[in-house]
Amino acid sequence: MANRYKSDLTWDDVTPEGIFLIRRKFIAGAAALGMGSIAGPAMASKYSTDEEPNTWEEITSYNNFYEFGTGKGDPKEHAHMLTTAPWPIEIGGLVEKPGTYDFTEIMNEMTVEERIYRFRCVEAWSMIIPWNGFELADLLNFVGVKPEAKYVAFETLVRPEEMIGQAWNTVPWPYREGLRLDEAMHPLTIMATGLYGKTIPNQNGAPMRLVVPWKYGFKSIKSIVKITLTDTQPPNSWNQILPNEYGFYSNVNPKVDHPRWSQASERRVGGGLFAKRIPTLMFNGYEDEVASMYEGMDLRKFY
Ligand SMILES: Nc1nc2c(c(=O)[nH]1)N[C@H]1C(S)=C(S)[C@@H](COP(=O)(O)O)O[C@H]1N2
Ligand SMILES: [Mo]
Repeated sequence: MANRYKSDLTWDDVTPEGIFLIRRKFIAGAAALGMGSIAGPAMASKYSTDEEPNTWEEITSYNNFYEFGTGKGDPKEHAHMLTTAPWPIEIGGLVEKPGTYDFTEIMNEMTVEERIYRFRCVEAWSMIIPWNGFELADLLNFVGVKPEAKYVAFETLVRPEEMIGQAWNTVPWPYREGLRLDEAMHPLTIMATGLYGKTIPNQNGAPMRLVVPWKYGFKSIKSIVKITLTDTQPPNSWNQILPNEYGFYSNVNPKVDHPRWSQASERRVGGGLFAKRIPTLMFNGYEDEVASMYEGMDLRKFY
């Protein structure tokens, strides 16, 4: 794949987990020596957390992807049936250059970097995930956003022959999501195309899925085939299914409980059966970066 990284080194030089571990040790060493910047993929993004990431195994075997079934193990078991090349993505609505772009074409234009993000599902489990991806803003700027645009709508593939969970009406297919334009343009918002420096596995949303780390996981729509710039708030699947339980904004907020469970704390996947729950952070710990976008909104309210 023609990924361009922000350096000449590529992940292919070493096994991904290998370079990842080397990088972490190197950063620790550099910090101890008081060194400032580190070049290449060894450099942690300023947006990355330094928390210990979950393992590849955890991230790729405990998933929500209803297109492949509702069980946490279903996506890993069934997602191999999905063919991801070619992967045309229709980009339209209020954009200067509407059209159908293949995923490989988009990748030739984008700069991929690593982002280690906290990921918090509305079901109150969480992980630390080392994504590779590009900023959604770069893609939106590439197609040119018209001044009237206020929102971005996303849709996942519908292909029941390869997505066996689509035989059931658990979701009115396609799975849909949306963001306000400022949220979509925020530098924390990425299109993830990799994990641990490897191509993203199908069960995690290949070839390209959204990651919005300050929102509940269901906003981070997988295997995207359609992006539409609009001037009205687009529908989102979980809000359509259970409007009293899931909103449009769905920002992580420990003070607003789900009607059926508390959102004050979370279970970190991989922590073991008897691990203590950890407190959930406002905006999942990204408050400094994103809170200003919600000035004037009553954050104790369900949105
Ligand atoms: N198309 C699609 N995208 C989806 C989902 C889904 O069922 N279908 N589940 C969402 C939910 S609820 C979560 S928590 C995350 C899970 O991402 P992960 O399996 O990569 O951890 O994907 C989100 N994106
Ligand atoms: Mo979720």
